[in-house]
Amino acid sequence: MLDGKKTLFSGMQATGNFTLGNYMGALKNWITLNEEYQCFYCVVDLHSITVRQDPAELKKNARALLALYIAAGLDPVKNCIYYQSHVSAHAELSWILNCFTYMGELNRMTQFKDKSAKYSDNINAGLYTYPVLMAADILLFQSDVVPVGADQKQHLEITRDIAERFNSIYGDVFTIPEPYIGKTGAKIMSLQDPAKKMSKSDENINANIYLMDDPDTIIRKFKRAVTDSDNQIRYTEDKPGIKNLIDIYCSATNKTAQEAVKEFDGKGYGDFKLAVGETVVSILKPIQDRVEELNKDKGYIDGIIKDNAEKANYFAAKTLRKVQKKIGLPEKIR
Ligand code: ATP
Ligand code: LTN
Repeated sequence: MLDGKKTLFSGMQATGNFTLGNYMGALKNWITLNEEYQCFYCVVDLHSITVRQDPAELKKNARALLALYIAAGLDPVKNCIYYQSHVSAHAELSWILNCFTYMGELNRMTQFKDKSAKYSDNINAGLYTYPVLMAADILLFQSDVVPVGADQKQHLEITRDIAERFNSIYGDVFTIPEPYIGKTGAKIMSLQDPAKKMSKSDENINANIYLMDDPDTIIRKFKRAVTDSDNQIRYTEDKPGIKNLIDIYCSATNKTAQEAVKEFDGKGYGDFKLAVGETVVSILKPIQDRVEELNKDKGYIDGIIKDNAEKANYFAAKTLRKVQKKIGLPEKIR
């Protein structure tokens, strides 16, 4: 509890081109939460380096993500939007929590298994302990809720396990966080292979809708989306391509799957794909315009980066000090 409100924390990696999956599974759900919670939204640049990054690209992507948070509707005065690397307590708490995490737990993480298969020439220790840094992010702010896409549920579970283990040894130090997974859009699938999640690191650009794609590109990608050939719009597991398009449509319009199916009753895939494409264009266009405006205002973004890092540091330092004291690290002499 901070300032009388429950606390919420989430973050995204500053890697690559942000996709419709990132927006619908995460960002979109964040916008109104500051009414109920004290919100922290982090650009997790330290997590990004678990995969090799070009330094100039990383810097550019991190800033682009921060601007995207604001463009998507997060008010940077009401929400604390900051870079993870500007708050050193993340890395410090992560080290401590490493000593309370078992290798057996980390071995079970599906994201680690997927990423180590994908980046087999760089299976570094950071990739392995990635969930511990994520636990540190969340626990530093005594977060009550963590809004994420369905793929992050396992990381939330390990965070809770680490926190409970720590608390059982040292008393009530950490708040045990709950995941918050949106009703629609929690798992947007690839447009080229609906068995796989849409992922910004997918090499096939037609598999993804990027948030900065222009309208023609968006429409074209939806037209090419892989579906079955029976031309019937039904929401069922055995039609994963169509089901995914219905999920996207529902997330964009806040309609239910039944409403969407009814709306397109008697229509073919061509009409449906076009309608989904046009709806997505209409939600992304205002965000893209705002990103362009923000990119022109360097001073404004710099101000947010500075002020919010200070605010985040203040709260993070409190938890870190408490943890250091509990485990017996000597206090600093001032
Ligand atoms: P990468 O493919 O590089 O691992 P990613 O696209 O999965 O990246 P992240 O930065 O790991 O993106 O995730 C940011 C947020 O977006 C997380 O909350 C995650 O759950 C959500 N997210 C990512 N992809 C999807 C998706 N396809 N559907 C719904 N939510 C998603
Ligand atoms: N692993 C997350 C990004 C992330 C995160 C967090 C999300 C890092 N730290 C803390 C929520 C809370 C992902 O989206 N891939």
